[in-house]
Amino acid sequence: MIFETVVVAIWAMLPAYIPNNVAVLAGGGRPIDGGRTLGDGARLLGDGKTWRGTAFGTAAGVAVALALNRLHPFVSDVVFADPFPLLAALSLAFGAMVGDILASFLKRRTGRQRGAAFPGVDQLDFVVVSLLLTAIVATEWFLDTFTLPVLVAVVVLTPLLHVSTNAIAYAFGLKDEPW
Ligand code: CTP
Ligand code: K
Ligand code: MG
Repeated sequence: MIFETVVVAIWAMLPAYIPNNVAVLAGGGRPIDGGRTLGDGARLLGDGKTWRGTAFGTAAGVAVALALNRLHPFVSDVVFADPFPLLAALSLAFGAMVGDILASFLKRRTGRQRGAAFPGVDQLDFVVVSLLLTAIVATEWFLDTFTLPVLVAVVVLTPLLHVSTNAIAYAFGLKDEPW
């Protein structure tokens, strides 16, 4: 029971977990805010949110969802989730990027420099927005997939996965900070 719940949680969230990691690898170039600052003197978003990172991150998340759909017939005995509708693939991936971007907006408004940690927000920003967006655009799939136990598993597991993948990316010199 717990095993099935955890499997569905990780499977269904993979298209949302991948984008931020791919953005780290693909990021660079023009920042989304074009360098603009707000009245508080801080950047709108900062140099850490780029068009390229966002585009590649979103595309990678969608590609992962499509790949998982291909795999689905072979693992449907273990993974009790319906295949990703295209809209859900898009909303999970793009929602994850938007959540991370909103978090940077909040960081800049609260005086945090680029790269500063924002405990709690860093670990769950992308989860909240990807799930909200998916609930709106792919409601039926969302309700079938994200039962209450699966949602609990997502909220418990995501910070653990986030902290460990970022620590690994930092150890390999791919990321400037371990969060
Ligand atoms: N990145 C990107 N575009 C995004 C998200 C991330 O290009 N939409 C890239 C940037 O190179 C960024 C790196 O991934 O520096 C790490 O992402 P993150 O930790 O989210 O950004 P930070 O640089 O720490 O900036 P912030 O303080 O705004 O989170
Ligand atoms: K972040
Ligand atoms: Mg960071």
